[in-house]
Amino acid sequence: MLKKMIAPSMMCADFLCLGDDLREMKACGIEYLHIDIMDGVFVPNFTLGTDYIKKLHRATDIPLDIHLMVSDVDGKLDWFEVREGDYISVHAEACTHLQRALACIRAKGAKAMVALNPGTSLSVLDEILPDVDGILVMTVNPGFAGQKMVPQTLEKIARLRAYLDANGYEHVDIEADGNVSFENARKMSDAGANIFVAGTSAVFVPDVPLRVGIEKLREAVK
Ligand code: S6P
Ligand code: MG
Repeated sequence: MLKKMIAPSMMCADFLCLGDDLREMKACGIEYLHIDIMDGVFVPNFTLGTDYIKKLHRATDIPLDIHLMVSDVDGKLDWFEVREGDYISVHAEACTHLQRALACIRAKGAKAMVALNPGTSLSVLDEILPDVDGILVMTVNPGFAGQKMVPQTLEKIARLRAYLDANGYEHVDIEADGNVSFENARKMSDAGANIFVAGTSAVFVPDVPLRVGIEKLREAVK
């Protein structure tokens, strides 16, 4: 069984406490930092950018999980600094040349992930499974933190896990992103997800120490 991993969503972090939070996440054994990059075109919002990634690379050795919600992403991959062990995900809906984008990510030394919106069929994966290390299943429509899970995405995760396992891709990670509350995380984990994006639903909660949320989330998905 794949290791269960937690990826705190850095767009939900309090930037004024970033240094302390990074040290706490390292002490808690956090596996990835989830970095949402939004371009105001593919999704109706702006968030983090290329310089933030550079700064995080210098501030911590926790691998980054860079989620590009960016249109026409194929020609923009070189804008992003990557370190070996980082994940980069591109949306199938935003790539004209999906296979080439995934190969390009691997050629840069990162791990390649495809992200799928709730309304996108798993069938878009049929031709690119040899090119991916992970699949990011959006459990909300991308663009904002603090939304409610789209319920049918749970069954989608289960169908994806079964499909990967039946076709020799047992090693491919499934990441769940959106409204990963403790309750939803348990269901996502039972369905077969093994990377959990932790935002306002679990670990970035006012007046609750980060460590408390992380430990509770680990318990929920184990
Ligand atoms: C949403 C983005 C996500 C959010 C995360 C927030 O477009 O891709 O990574 O940061 O979903 O978590 P929560 O718990 O507020 O839904
Ligand atoms: Mg995300």
